[in-house]
Amino acid sequence: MRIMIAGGDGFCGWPTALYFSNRGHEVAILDNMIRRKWDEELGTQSLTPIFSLEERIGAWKETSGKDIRMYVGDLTEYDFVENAMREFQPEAFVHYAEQRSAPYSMIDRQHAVFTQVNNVVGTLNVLFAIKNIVPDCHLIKLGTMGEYGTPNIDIEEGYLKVSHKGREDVLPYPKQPFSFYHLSKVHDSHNIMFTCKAWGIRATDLNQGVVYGLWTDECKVDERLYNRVDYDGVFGTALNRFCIQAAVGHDLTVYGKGGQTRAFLDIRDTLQCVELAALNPADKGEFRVFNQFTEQFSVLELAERVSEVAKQMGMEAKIAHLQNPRVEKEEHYYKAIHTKLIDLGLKPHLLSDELISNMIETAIRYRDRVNVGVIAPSASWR
Ligand code: NAD
Ligand code: USQ
Repeated sequence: MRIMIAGGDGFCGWPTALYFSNRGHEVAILDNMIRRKWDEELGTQSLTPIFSLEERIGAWKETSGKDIRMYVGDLTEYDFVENAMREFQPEAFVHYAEQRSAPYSMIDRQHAVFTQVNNVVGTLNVLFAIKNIVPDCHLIKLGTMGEYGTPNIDIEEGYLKVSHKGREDVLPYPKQPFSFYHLSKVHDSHNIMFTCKAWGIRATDLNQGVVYGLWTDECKVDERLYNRVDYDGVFGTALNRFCIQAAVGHDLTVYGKGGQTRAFLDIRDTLQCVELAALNPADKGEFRVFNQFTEQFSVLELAERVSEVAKQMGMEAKIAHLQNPRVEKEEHYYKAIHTKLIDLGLKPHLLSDELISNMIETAIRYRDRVNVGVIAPSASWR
């Protein structure tokens, strides 16, 4: 299959490109490298050293014998998107290429506007280019579990059966997102759903939970293939941050009470899920929604788990309850349904102490690259 991976220089995108390439698919990466510029803006860098995209692709050719094509440009520039689609003729378009940090979107007005323009305009351009150039191409779009928020009822997969005044309908599940970033994903979902109806686009919206880990089989082969992993207060995410904090002797930064419960998955399962979506495409005109995660945890549970593993490794990792920079419920009901990917064959890698200790070991190896000054949360919701 010809698969174009937008955002293929990023944390999920790079290992996805290698995974598909390794399985014999024809792969192209589209990226504008803006993620690397955000690191400069924030005074941080990936915990692991990462090579330029050209060097990464060259190393992949050297070690696997396989080619990956590269399209360097911005999804918000329509002519670039159309030309890339015309040249590569993708059968599947995996869309990771967005500003994905909730705190970044909450820094100030400029960052909120940038996030929504980047994400919503980029996705609109992808939709128009599919319609105009490759109308049969399957759009596999990374959404987020955070589109749903934390309602006091079970979260269904995209749609909810509603009875109202004696009538029934199946409607999009209500959205109560956590940030301007999460809102951008809701806006994307609406635009995609509309174009499936209006133009017959085939699309799968993968509402992904928080991704942890960093190593995949392909990324380990050579240091030029290493994946990025973030630990700073803006782009770093809960479990990965806690492991890296334990390694550098920083208190584990639980925001508020820590009862915030979220959906999580191992990065190896991100690749599996995207592959399952690609191999089982949506029908023409279908807007399919899958909840992409394997387990749910509260933030405090994860911090306790990391603290315990660190203790077994002879380290002390204290849990600090910081004042919560976000506006969110710290104690709430949370039960999200996630059967559709399992029905397609997903075999989850559940969270293990071994993965946590591997993450801590990786962080110890690259401890010198950690700028402790950027660990504290810096963006406030208020
Ligand atoms: P990332 O920031 O590491 O990678 C995103 C990539 O997209 C970067 O390489 C960046 O340069 C590129 N990009 C951004 N805007 C672009 C544009 N306008 N044109 C071209 N390229 C652009 O992010 P990630 O962690 O790999 O996340 C990938 C996707 O998965 C995002 O859409 C994110 O919302 C979603 N997601 C991520 C997580 C997670 O925990 N990391 C969880 C749920 C959903
Ligand atoms: N949190 C802490 N301490 C920390 C970091 C986070 O307590 O040091 C808490 C947050 O307050 C929040 C929860 O952990 O309640 C998750 O925060 P996060 O930063 O790990 O993840 P989030 O902001 O939700 O965003 C990440 C990705 C985003 C993706 C989302 C999936 O950056 O791209 O969409 O996870 S989900 O959470 O399902 O919406």
